Amino acid sequence: MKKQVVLYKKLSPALMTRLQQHCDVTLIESLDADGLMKLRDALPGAYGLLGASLKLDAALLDLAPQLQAIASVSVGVDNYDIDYLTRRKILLSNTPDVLTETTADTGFALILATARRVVELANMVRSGQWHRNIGPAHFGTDVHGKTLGIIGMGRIGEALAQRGHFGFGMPVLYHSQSRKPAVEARFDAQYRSLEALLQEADFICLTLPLTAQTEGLIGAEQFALMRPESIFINISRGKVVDEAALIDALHHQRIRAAGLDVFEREPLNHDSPLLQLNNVVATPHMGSATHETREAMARCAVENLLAALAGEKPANLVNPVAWQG
Ligand code: 8YV
Repeated sequence: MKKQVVLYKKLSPALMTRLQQHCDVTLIESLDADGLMKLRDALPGAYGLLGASLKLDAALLDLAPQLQAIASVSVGVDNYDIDYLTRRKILLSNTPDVLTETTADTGFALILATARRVVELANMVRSGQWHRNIGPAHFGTDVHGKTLGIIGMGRIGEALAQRGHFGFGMPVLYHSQSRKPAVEARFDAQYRSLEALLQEADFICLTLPLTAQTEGLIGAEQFALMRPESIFINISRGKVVDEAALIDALHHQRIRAAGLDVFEREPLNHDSPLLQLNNVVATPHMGSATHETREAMARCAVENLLAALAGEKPANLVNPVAWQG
């Protein structure tokens, strides 16, 4: 008998076929109120879940007594109560490697767009305001040769360092829980305390996961250490930053600008003060959002789920303690 699987993220036809060869699949088309009701109704029969961008807390998963595996189409796992899942021996998998390069590309897109004021100046052209050669009032700031500071040296941080070092001749500073000798050797990267990195770097990039330890890591005290010409980039999670402190720092020009792909609450409200500031480039959590990478992530998630439901160890198991193989 095929096991029941509930999807709350649509798959391509090829991946849907792959999954349906082995499972009975219920697709929740959207995560609006109606979709969430359908999800709740489907949970009692579910052996597997696949999706992303939805907090699956204990209250919801208590409705799924047969659940064996959750395959997240994401590298971040802050939407899951890992202790709860482990206690229930529910295998949680994610999709780490396939999105690394694309997400690092997004990080550099924000570095360049923010430093060179691309969005602001492109909008000026589009709105018919380009009447003469631009002058100092519209100049941006260079990226090449500037100091790149990376907070969180995991796969994405390393890919960002690669781009900065080899692509733009940037000295690389990093802060992480542990020293990374291979990164230091490969990119001539130098370890710094968080405080020292904030004081020294021209570009300060967050590439670390949201955990109980990192939530609110960058607040008023940290923004006060940054230099007025520094640029803040966040491609990790919005809640790593005290957003009110960020707005205050930008508003009082304690930092030059910010490139943000993630926010405390998503989607970002249209009336957010961040959107009133010309020195903010805000993008809609598009870090991994290319056709190629999202298909690769979904493929990875499907294979993780099929492995788990077949009693095999998924390739990208987040909570190996839950594995009873
Ligand atoms: C998207 C991400 O949230 O992978 C993550 O953790 O933040 C992004 O890739 C995810 O891909 C949603 O499908």
